[in-house]
Amino acid sequence: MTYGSNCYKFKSDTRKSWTSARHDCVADGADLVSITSAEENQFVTSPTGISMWMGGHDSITEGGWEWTDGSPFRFIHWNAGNPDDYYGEDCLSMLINNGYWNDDNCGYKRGYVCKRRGEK
Ligand SMILES: [Ca+2]
Ligand SMILES: [Ca+2]
Repeated sequence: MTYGSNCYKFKSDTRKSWTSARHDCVADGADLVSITSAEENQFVTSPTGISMWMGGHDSITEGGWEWTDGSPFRFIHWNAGNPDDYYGEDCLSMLINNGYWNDDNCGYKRGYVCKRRGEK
């Protein structure tokens, strides 16, 4: 699916840990999805119906969230009470249905969204 100048792949049939999800995206010439606007967040929310991994993480510096693809971590859409670093949660997932974000346990196996940036 394309949105703007980027190409998105929704992997809702496979379940992977955050790290192997990222490997899979990178092997495909992409990266885990980064979200930089409310519109893009809405686009990524709609078709999935399950919690999906995205490219955000704070595994380098606790509380220092960044996107794996290097996009500025400016737009945020945290669910109420998050990020809470519950038992050391460092990876970003999008919650079922409402599209809000949760810092999540990187080892959980979830579906995920890859994003390949279009040529500008
Ligand atoms: Ca954390
Ligand atoms: Ca959390």
